[in-house]
Amino acid sequence: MAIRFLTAGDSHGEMLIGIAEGLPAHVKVDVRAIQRDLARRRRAYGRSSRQMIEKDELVIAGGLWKGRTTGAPLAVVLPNRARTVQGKRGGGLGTVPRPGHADLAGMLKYAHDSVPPVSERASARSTAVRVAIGAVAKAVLADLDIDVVGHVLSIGDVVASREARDARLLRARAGRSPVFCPDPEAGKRMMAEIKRAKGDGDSLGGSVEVIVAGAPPGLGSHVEWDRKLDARLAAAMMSIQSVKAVEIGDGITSARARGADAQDAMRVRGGRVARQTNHAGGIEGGMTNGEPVVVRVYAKPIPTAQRRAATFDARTLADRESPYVRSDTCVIPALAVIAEAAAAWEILAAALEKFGGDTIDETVAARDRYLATVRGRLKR
Ligand code: EPS
Repeated sequence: MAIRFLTAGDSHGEMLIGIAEGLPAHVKVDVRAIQRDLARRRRAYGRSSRQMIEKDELVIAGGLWKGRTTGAPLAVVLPNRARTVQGKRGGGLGTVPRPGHADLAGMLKYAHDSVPPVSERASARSTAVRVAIGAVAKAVLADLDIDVVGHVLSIGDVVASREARDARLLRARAGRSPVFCPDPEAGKRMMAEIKRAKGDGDSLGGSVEVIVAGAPPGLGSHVEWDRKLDARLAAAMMSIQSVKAVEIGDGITSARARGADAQDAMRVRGGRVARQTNHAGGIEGGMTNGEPVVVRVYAKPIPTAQRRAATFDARTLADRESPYVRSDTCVIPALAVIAEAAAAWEILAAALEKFGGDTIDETVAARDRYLATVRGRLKR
C-alpha cells in the first residue's frame, strides 16, 4: 500500500497533528533533526512576531520505538502557543474576508458566517507539521542514499546566481544565509529588499529550488497520468500556501528553445549514462532518469500586509478594508524548507512504490538488486 499522511489542527487551536502511515520499520529517526527543520522554517528571515511566540515543541505520539520506526503510523504533535489573536480565540478576523486568502470561497462553500472557521485551517501554520513529516521522510531517504535540499532562488526582484548545483554544497551555502540563499551577495540584497518591504508595510514573493540527489532511475511511471512523478511533485508544491507556479528543470525557458537544444543528450561512458545538461530536471516521461531532480517553486507575496486591500463585510455587505493584525513580510526562505519537505515525501512515496518492504532492510535490498540489474544493462 502507498504511504499516506493526514494533518489536522488550526492556526490558533490547541495543536497541530500529523500522522504518516506506511513507513518501513527500523528507520532511525533523529528527533533533533526534525526539530532542526522546524527551527529552520520558523526562524527563516522575514517572518512575523508570531514566530517569536511559537516554539514548535515536537511530541512524537506514536510509531517510534527506541528512536526507530516500528512500521505503525507515526504521529507528530505540535502545540500552538499563540492561541488567541487580539484577545479572541481562533483568530480575530470576524466577518470581513481578505482578498487572496481562502476566506470568501471557504465561507460560501461551507456556509460559515465568519472568517475564522476557514482561515484557521487554511493558514500556513499547517506547514509546520508538513515539515516535521518531511523530516521523517528524509530520514528514510537517507537510508536509500537520497538527499533533498531546498534553497532560495529569488525574492522580489533579487535573483541568485545558479553556479552551485551540488546538493551538499547548496545545503552548506544556504545554511550560512539567513534567507537560505547559496549566493551570499544576492542573499544580502534579498535581506535589504525584505527590510524595505517591511518598512513599506508590504510583502514580497519569490522562488525556491529543491534538488533531489541520488534518486535511482525509474521512480514514478510513464504508464498512467497519476503515476507520473513530475505531476505528483507539482501537485505537492501547489498545495503549499501562496505557491502559484511550479517548474521542473528548465521547463519555463525550454518553452522558448528549439527541440534538440532542450533535450539532455546522452552517451554510455564507463557503465553509466553520461549527460552534459539537465534541462529535464531529472525527470523524463514522469520518471526519474538518474540525474538530480530539480523542482522550482514560485510563490506570490502573502496577501496579508499592512497595505490594505478593498473588500466587504460578509454580514452587512458594506465596503471595508482587509483587516490586519500582524503578518510575515516574506515567507520565501521558509518556503525553501517546506518545499524540501514536500519533495522528500513525494520522492519517498515513489521509492517505496518501486522497492516496497515492511522493513528498511527489505527496501534497501530491493533497491540494491534493482541497481545491479540497471548496471548490468549498461555493460556490454
Ligand atoms: C498565517 C498568518 C500568521 C503567520 C502564520 C501563517 O499567523 P498569525 O495569524 O497568528 O499572525 O505567522 O504562520 C505560522 C503561524 C507559522 O508557524 O508558519 C496565515 O494566515 O497563513
